[in-house]
Amino acid sequence: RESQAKKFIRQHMDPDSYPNIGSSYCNQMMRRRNMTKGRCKPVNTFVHEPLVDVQAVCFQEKVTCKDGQSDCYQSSSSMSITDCRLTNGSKYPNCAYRTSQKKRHIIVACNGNPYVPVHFDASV
Ligand code: 139
Repeated sequence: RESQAKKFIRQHMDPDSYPNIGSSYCNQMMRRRNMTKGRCKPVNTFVHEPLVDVQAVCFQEKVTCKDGQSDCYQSSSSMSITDCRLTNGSKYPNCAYRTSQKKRHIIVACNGNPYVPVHFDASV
């Protein structure tokens, strides 16, 4: 079974494609990374920074997660990200996404040994 750490990498890491991101980025990437199987995942963020820099966020500022858990961390630097949001008219299995590039501080939940990101909470 896929580990939580590997799942985070599959769903949220894309260090190499930035800055060549076009309007069809999310339509392609959400499918390629298996987030359009069974249902269309409604919201997903890809981070365009080296994996080591995203893993280091687990040792940066501790913040409360959206669900009230205390295992979230906010990046000290702003990072290049792309938010993928399902469009209103999109109907499974035709998952259509809006692609928006941003520079934001990311908030991730971390777990395990080694202590690594397992959930993407938000960007601020
Ligand atoms: P998810 O199944 O939420 O977590 P994604 O992050 O890809 O998968 N875990 C926690 N989960 C939530 N809160 C915590 N404090 C947690 N600590 C550990 C993956 C695993 O992480 C564990 C869970 O138990 C689970 O096994 O919010 C819903 C989805 O939308 C995405 C992120 C999330 O899915 N999203 C939301 C973005 O990608 N970007 C946004 O800006 C907002």
